[in-house]
Amino acid sequence: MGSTEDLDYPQIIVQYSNGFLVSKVMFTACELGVFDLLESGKPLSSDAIAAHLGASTMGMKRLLDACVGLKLLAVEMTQEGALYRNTEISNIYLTKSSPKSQYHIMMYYSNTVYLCWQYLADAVREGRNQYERAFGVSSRDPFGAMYRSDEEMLKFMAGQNSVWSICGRDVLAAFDLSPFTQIYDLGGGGGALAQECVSLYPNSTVTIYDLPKVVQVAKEQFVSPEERQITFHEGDFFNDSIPEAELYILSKILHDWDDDKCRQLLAKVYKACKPGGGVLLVESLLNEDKSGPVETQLYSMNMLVQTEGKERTAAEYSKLLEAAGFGVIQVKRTGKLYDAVLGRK
Ligand code: ASE
Repeated sequence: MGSTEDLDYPQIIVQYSNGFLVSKVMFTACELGVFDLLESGKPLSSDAIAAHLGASTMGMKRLLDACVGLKLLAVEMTQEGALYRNTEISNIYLTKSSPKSQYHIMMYYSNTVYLCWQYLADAVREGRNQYERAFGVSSRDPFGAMYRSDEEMLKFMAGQNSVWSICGRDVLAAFDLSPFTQIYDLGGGGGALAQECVSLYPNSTVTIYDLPKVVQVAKEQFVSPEERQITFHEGDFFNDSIPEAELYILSKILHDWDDDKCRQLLAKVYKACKPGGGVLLVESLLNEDKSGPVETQLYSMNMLVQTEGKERTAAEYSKLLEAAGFGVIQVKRTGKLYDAVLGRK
Protein backbone atom coordinates (compact mmCIF):
# COMPACT_ATOMS: atom_id res chain seq x y z
CA MET A 1 0.00 0.00 0.00
CA GLY A 2 3.01 2.29 0.25
CA SER A 3 2.13 3.09 3.85
CA THR A 4 4.99 4.49 5.87
CA GLU A 5 4.74 1.50 8.23
CA ASP A 6 5.19 -1.13 5.51
CA LEU A 7 8.58 -2.67 6.24
CA ASP A 8 8.56 -4.88 3.11
CA TYR A 9 8.61 -1.85 0.91
CA PRO A 10 9.98 1.22 2.70
CA GLN A 11 8.13 3.90 0.75
CA ILE A 12 9.41 6.68 2.97
CA ILE A 13 13.07 5.70 2.50
CA VAL A 14 12.65 5.59 -1.27
CA GLN A 15 10.90 8.94 -1.23
CA TYR A 16 13.61 10.58 0.90
CA SER A 17 16.38 9.09 -1.23
CA ASN A 18 14.80 10.59 -4.31
CA GLY A 19 14.22 13.97 -2.70
CA PHE A 20 17.28 15.56 -4.25
CA LEU A 21 16.31 14.29 -7.70
CA VAL A 22 12.94 15.99 -7.31
CA SER A 23 14.56 19.28 -6.26
CA LYS A 24 17.04 19.24 -9.12
CA VAL A 25 14.38 18.56 -11.75
CA MET A 26 12.34 21.55 -10.54
CA PHE A 27 15.40 23.81 -10.18
CA THR A 28 16.65 22.84 -13.64
CA ALA A 29 13.34 23.44 -15.39
CA CYS A 30 13.30 26.88 -13.73
CA GLU A 31 16.91 27.60 -14.66
CA LEU A 32 16.39 26.66 -18.30
CA GLY A 33 13.30 28.87 -18.52
CA VAL A 34 10.70 26.16 -19.20
CA PHE A 35 7.99 27.78 -17.04
CA ASP A 36 8.68 31.25 -18.43
CA LEU A 37 8.32 30.00 -21.99
CA LEU A 38 4.97 28.37 -21.19
CA GLU A 39 3.70 31.35 -19.21
CA SER A 40 1.64 32.69 -22.13
CA GLY A 41 -0.63 29.65 -21.83
CA LYS A 42 -0.03 28.32 -25.35
CA PRO A 43 0.81 24.59 -25.12
CA LEU A 44 4.05 23.65 -26.89
CA SER A 45 5.69 20.45 -28.09
CA SER A 46 8.92 19.30 -26.53
CA ASP A 47 10.74 19.95 -29.83
CA ALA A 48 9.50 23.57 -29.87
CA ILE A 49 10.49 24.05 -26.22
CA ALA A 50 13.92 22.53 -26.82
CA ALA A 51 14.48 24.75 -29.87
CA HIS A 52 13.40 27.92 -28.04
CA LEU A 53 15.61 27.19 -25.04
CA GLY A 54 18.61 25.92 -26.97
CA ALA A 55 18.45 22.44 -25.43
CA SER A 56 18.70 18.94 -26.87
CA THR A 57 15.34 17.48 -27.94
CA MET A 58 16.05 14.23 -26.13
CA GLY A 59 17.12 15.85 -22.84
CA MET A 60 14.26 18.36 -22.89
CA LYS A 61 11.62 15.69 -23.55
CA ARG A 62 12.85 13.77 -20.54
CA LEU A 63 12.87 16.85 -18.31
CA LEU A 64 9.34 17.82 -19.40
CA ASP A 65 7.99 14.33 -18.73
CA ALA A 66 9.56 14.34 -15.26
CA CYS A 67 7.90 17.71 -14.62
CA VAL A 68 4.57 16.18 -15.62
CA GLY A 69 5.14 13.40 -13.08
CA LEU A 70 5.84 16.06 -10.46
CA LYS A 71 2.66 17.94 -11.47
CA LEU A 72 4.68 21.00 -12.41
CA LEU A 73 3.52 20.63 -16.03
CA ALA A 74 0.48 19.12 -17.70
CA VAL A 75 0.57 17.25 -20.98
CA GLU A 76 -2.14 16.69 -23.57
CA MET A 77 -1.96 14.28 -26.49
CA THR A 78 -2.91 15.73 -29.89
CA GLN A 79 -2.46 14.63 -33.53
CA GLU A 80 0.79 16.62 -33.61
CA GLY A 81 2.00 14.74 -30.53
CA ALA A 82 2.39 15.69 -26.88
CA LEU A 83 1.85 19.35 -25.94
CA TYR A 84 3.02 20.72 -22.60
CA ARG A 85 1.66 23.59 -20.49
CA ASN A 86 2.21 25.02 -17.03
CA THR A 87 0.03 23.97 -14.13
CA GLU A 88 -1.56 26.75 -12.08
CA ILE A 89 1.00 26.42 -9.31
CA SER A 90 3.96 26.67 -11.72
CA ASN A 91 2.47 29.78 -13.30
CA ILE A 92 2.26 31.47 -9.92
CA TYR A 93 5.48 30.31 -8.26
CA LEU A 94 7.96 29.07 -10.87
CA THR A 95 7.89 31.79 -13.51
CA LYS A 96 10.44 34.59 -13.11
CA SER A 97 8.09 37.52 -13.46
CA SER A 98 5.17 36.43 -11.28
CA PRO A 99 4.77 38.59 -8.12
CA LYS A 100 4.99 35.42 -6.01
CA SER A 101 7.88 33.92 -7.96
CA GLN A 102 10.18 31.58 -6.04
CA TYR A 103 12.61 31.46 -8.97
CA HIS A 104 15.45 33.33 -7.25
CA ILE A 105 15.45 31.29 -4.05
CA MET A 106 15.51 28.16 -6.19
CA MET A 107 18.52 29.40 -8.13
CA TYR A 108 20.23 30.15 -4.82
CA TYR A 109 19.41 26.66 -3.52
CA SER A 110 20.46 24.97 -6.74
CA ASN A 111 23.71 26.84 -7.36
CA THR A 112 24.96 27.83 -3.89
CA VAL A 113 23.22 25.98 -1.04
CA TYR A 114 23.44 22.71 -2.96
CA LEU A 115 27.24 22.95 -3.19
CA CYS A 116 27.56 23.51 0.58
CA TRP A 117 25.39 20.46 1.26
CA GLN A 118 27.95 18.33 -0.56
CA TYR A 119 29.94 18.70 2.67
CA LEU A 120 27.17 18.09 5.18
CA ALA A 121 29.03 15.19 6.80
CA ASP A 122 32.08 17.43 7.29
CA ALA A 123 29.85 20.13 8.75
CA VAL A 124 28.41 17.67 11.26
CA ARG A 125 31.84 16.29 12.16
CA GLU A 126 33.40 19.73 12.57
CA GLY A 127 30.39 21.71 13.77
CA ARG A 128 31.03 24.55 11.37
CA ASN A 129 30.12 25.92 7.96
CA GLN A 130 31.75 24.58 4.82
CA TYR A 131 32.71 27.63 2.75
CA GLU A 132 36.35 26.63 2.71
CA ARG A 133 35.64 23.24 1.16
CA ALA A 134 32.81 24.38 -1.11
CA PHE A 135 34.21 27.68 -2.40
CA GLY A 136 37.76 28.02 -1.08
CA VAL A 137 36.90 31.10 1.00
CA SER A 138 37.47 31.55 4.73
CA SER A 139 34.55 30.48 6.88
CA ARG A 140 35.49 32.84 9.74
CA ASP A 141 33.16 35.58 8.57
CA PRO A 142 30.05 33.87 7.15
CA PHE A 143 28.70 36.98 5.43
CA GLY A 144 32.12 37.76 3.98
CA ALA A 145 31.91 34.27 2.51
CA MET A 146 28.27 34.51 1.43
CA TYR A 147 28.93 37.88 -0.19
CA ARG A 148 32.24 36.71 -1.71
CA SER A 149 31.28 38.33 -5.01
CA ASP A 150 28.71 40.94 -6.05
CA GLU A 151 26.98 38.25 -8.08
CA GLU A 152 26.65 35.92 -5.07
CA MET A 153 25.37 38.78 -2.94
CA LEU A 154 22.75 39.68 -5.54
CA LYS A 155 21.64 36.04 -5.82
CA PHE A 156 21.24 35.84 -2.05
CA MET A 157 19.32 39.13 -1.84
CA ALA A 158 16.96 38.18 -4.67
CA GLY A 159 16.48 34.74 -3.12
CA GLN A 160 15.62 36.10 0.32
CA ASN A 161 13.27 38.64 -1.26
CA SER A 162 11.22 35.90 -2.92
CA VAL A 163 10.43 34.33 0.45
CA TRP A 164 8.61 37.49 1.61
CA SER A 165 6.28 37.37 -1.36
CA ILE A 166 4.77 34.23 0.18
CA CYS A 167 5.37 34.71 3.95
CA GLY A 168 5.85 38.46 4.46
CA ARG A 169 2.25 39.47 5.05
CA ASP A 170 1.63 36.74 7.63
CA VAL A 171 4.66 37.54 9.77
CA LEU A 172 3.90 41.27 9.73
CA ALA A 173 0.20 40.80 10.44
CA ALA A 174 0.88 38.37 13.30
CA PHE A 175 0.88 41.39 15.64
CA ASP A 176 -0.72 44.80 15.25
CA LEU A 177 2.37 46.85 14.49
CA SER A 178 0.44 50.05 13.65
CA PRO A 179 1.48 51.78 16.93
CA PHE A 180 5.07 51.65 15.69
CA THR A 181 5.63 54.17 12.93
CA GLN A 182 9.40 54.45 12.96
CA ILE A 183 10.79 51.04 12.06
CA TYR A 184 14.30 49.72 11.36
CA ASP A 185 14.71 46.49 9.43
CA LEU A 186 18.15 45.33 10.58
CA GLY A 187 19.77 43.27 7.84
CA GLY A 188 16.80 44.12 5.63
CA GLY A 189 18.71 43.22 2.43
CA GLY A 190 16.73 43.55 -0.79
CA GLY A 191 13.84 45.22 1.04
CA ALA A 192 10.90 42.95 0.18
CA LEU A 193 9.86 42.69 3.84
CA ALA A 194 10.14 46.48 4.23
CA GLN A 195 7.92 46.90 1.16
CA GLU A 196 5.38 44.49 2.62
CA CYS A 197 5.54 46.41 5.90
CA VAL A 198 4.81 49.88 4.47
CA SER A 199 2.01 48.42 2.37
CA LEU A 200 0.40 46.79 5.43
CA TYR A 201 1.09 49.76 7.73
CA PRO A 202 0.70 52.89 5.56
CA ASN A 203 1.67 55.21 8.43
CA SER A 204 5.03 53.56 8.97
CA THR A 205 8.43 54.38 7.58
CA VAL A 206 10.97 51.58 7.37
CA THR A 207 14.72 52.08 7.30
CA ILE A 208 16.68 49.22 5.84
CA TYR A 209 19.90 48.92 7.84
CA ASP A 210 22.48 46.78 6.06
CA LEU A 211 26.11 46.67 4.92
CA PRO A 212 27.03 49.49 2.47
CA LYS A 213 27.40 47.16 -0.51
CA VAL A 214 24.03 45.55 0.26
CA VAL A 215 22.35 48.96 0.52
CA GLN A 216 23.89 50.00 -2.78
CA VAL A 217 22.49 46.96 -4.60
CA ALA A 218 19.11 47.30 -2.85
CA LYS A 219 18.84 50.90 -4.11
CA GLU A 220 19.96 49.98 -7.63
CA GLN A 221 17.93 46.82 -8.12
CA PHE A 222 15.12 46.39 -5.64
CA VAL A 223 13.73 49.60 -4.06
CA SER A 224 12.94 52.62 -6.19
CA PRO A 225 13.45 56.17 -4.84
CA GLU A 226 9.70 56.67 -5.40
CA GLU A 227 9.05 54.39 -2.46
CA ARG A 228 9.19 57.30 -0.05
CA GLN A 229 8.33 55.30 3.08
CA ILE A 230 11.53 53.28 2.70
CA THR A 231 14.93 54.72 3.56
CA PHE A 232 18.39 53.24 4.02
CA HIS A 233 21.13 53.25 6.62
CA GLU A 234 24.55 51.83 5.80
CA GLY A 235 26.29 50.00 8.59
CA ASP A 236 27.43 46.79 10.24
CA PHE A 237 25.08 46.20 13.16
CA PHE A 238 27.77 44.44 15.21
CA ASN A 239 30.39 47.16 14.86
CA ASP A 240 28.55 50.40 14.07
CA SER A 241 25.92 52.27 16.04
CA ILE A 242 22.21 51.51 15.72
CA PRO A 243 19.98 54.63 15.59
CA GLU A 244 16.97 55.13 17.85
CA ALA A 245 13.61 53.79 16.64
CA GLU A 246 10.27 52.47 17.87
CA LEU A 247 10.48 49.02 16.35
CA TYR A 248 13.37 46.90 15.15
CA ILE A 249 12.67 44.00 12.83
CA LEU A 250 15.25 41.21 12.93
CA SER A 251 14.11 38.91 10.21
CA LYS A 252 16.19 35.74 9.81
CA ILE A 253 19.10 37.48 11.52
CA LEU A 254 19.45 35.69 14.86
CA HIS A 255 19.39 32.29 13.13
CA ASP A 256 22.70 33.23 11.46
CA TRP A 257 24.54 33.64 14.78
CA ASP A 258 25.49 31.79 17.96
CA ASP A 259 23.94 32.73 21.31
CA ASP A 260 26.80 35.07 22.23
CA LYS A 261 26.46 37.15 19.06
CA CYS A 262 22.66 37.17 19.42
CA ARG A 263 22.96 38.50 22.99
CA GLN A 264 25.42 41.19 21.85
CA LEU A 265 23.15 42.34 19.05
CA LEU A 266 19.96 42.30 21.12
CA ALA A 267 21.66 44.27 23.92
CA LYS A 268 22.57 46.93 21.35
CA VAL A 269 19.05 46.98 19.96
CA TYR A 270 17.61 47.30 23.47
CA LYS A 271 19.83 50.30 24.18
CA ALA A 272 18.81 52.01 20.94
CA CYS A 273 15.10 51.23 21.30
CA LYS A 274 12.70 53.95 22.49
CA PRO A 275 10.88 53.17 25.75
CA GLY A 276 7.56 51.58 24.81
CA GLY A 277 9.13 50.36 21.58
CA GLY A 278 9.89 46.81 20.63
CA VAL A 279 11.69 44.21 18.60
CA LEU A 280 10.08 41.80 16.15
CA LEU A 281 11.93 38.56 15.48
CA VAL A 282 10.92 36.80 12.29
CA GLU A 283 12.18 33.25 12.34
CA SER A 284 11.14 29.67 11.65
CA LEU A 285 10.34 28.32 15.13
CA LEU A 286 11.23 24.80 16.27
CA ASN A 287 8.84 22.93 18.58
CA GLU A 288 9.90 23.13 22.21
CA ASP A 289 11.11 19.49 22.16
CA LYS A 290 12.73 20.10 18.72
CA SER A 291 10.57 17.31 17.27
CA GLY A 292 9.66 19.49 14.27
CA PRO A 293 8.52 21.07 12.04
CA VAL A 294 10.71 19.14 9.65
CA GLU A 295 11.24 22.19 7.38
CA THR A 296 12.71 24.07 10.33
CA GLN A 297 14.91 21.13 11.30
CA LEU A 298 16.25 21.04 7.73
CA TYR A 299 16.83 24.81 7.74
CA SER A 300 18.78 24.37 10.93
CA MET A 301 21.03 21.90 9.11
CA ASN A 302 21.44 24.56 6.46
CA MET A 303 22.45 27.10 9.09
CA LEU A 304 25.14 24.61 10.11
CA VAL A 305 26.62 24.35 6.60
CA GLN A 306 26.19 28.06 5.71
CA THR A 307 26.37 30.21 8.86
CA GLU A 308 27.34 30.32 12.55
CA GLY A 309 23.75 29.94 13.72
CA LYS A 310 20.84 27.55 14.12
CA GLU A 311 17.06 27.55 14.25
CA ARG A 312 15.65 27.91 17.76
CA THR A 313 12.51 27.33 19.81
CA ALA A 314 10.22 30.14 20.99
CA ALA A 315 11.55 29.65 24.53
CA GLU A 316 15.12 30.03 23.30
CA TYR A 317 14.31 33.30 21.54
CA SER A 318 12.37 34.50 24.60
CA LYS A 319 15.38 33.83 26.82
CA LEU A 320 17.67 35.78 24.48
CA LEU A 321 15.21 38.69 24.44
CA GLU A 322 14.82 38.67 28.23
CA ALA A 323 18.59 38.59 28.74
CA ALA A 324 18.80 41.79 26.67
CA GLY A 325 16.13 43.46 28.81
CA PHE A 326 13.01 43.03 26.67
CA GLY A 327 9.75 42.08 28.43
CA VAL A 328 6.15 41.06 27.59
CA ILE A 329 7.29 38.60 24.98
CA GLN A 330 4.57 37.28 22.67
CA VAL A 331 4.89 34.44 20.18
CA LYS A 332 2.71 33.92 17.09
CA ARG A 333 3.03 30.84 14.91
CA THR A 334 1.75 31.54 11.42
CA GLY A 335 1.51 27.94 10.17
CA LYS A 336 3.78 28.93 7.29
CA LEU A 337 7.57 28.83 7.09
CA TYR A 338 8.27 31.88 9.24
CA ASP A 339 6.81 32.89 12.61
CA ALA A 340 6.91 36.04 14.71
CA VAL A 341 8.12 36.88 18.24
CA LEU A 342 7.53 40.35 19.68
CA GLY A 343 9.40 41.78 22.70
CA ARG A 344 8.71 45.17 24.31
CA LYS A 345 10.96 47.66 26.06
C1 ASE B 1 20.19 32.94 5.90
C2 ASE B 1 19.10 32.41 5.25
C3 ASE B 1 19.34 31.47 4.27
C4 ASE B 1 21.50 32.55 5.61
C5 ASE B 1 21.74 31.61 4.63
C6 ASE B 1 20.65 31.07 3.95
C7 ASE B 1 18.46 30.72 3.42
C8 ASE B 1 19.24 29.93 2.63
N1 ASE B 1 20.56 30.14 2.94
O1 ASE B 1 19.98 33.88 6.87
C9 ASE B 1 16.98 30.81 3.38
C10 ASE B 1 16.36 29.75 4.26
N2 ASE B 1 16.49 28.47 3.65
C11 ASE B 1 17.26 27.51 4.16
C12 ASE B 1 17.41 26.27 3.35
O2 ASE B 1 17.80 27.62 5.22
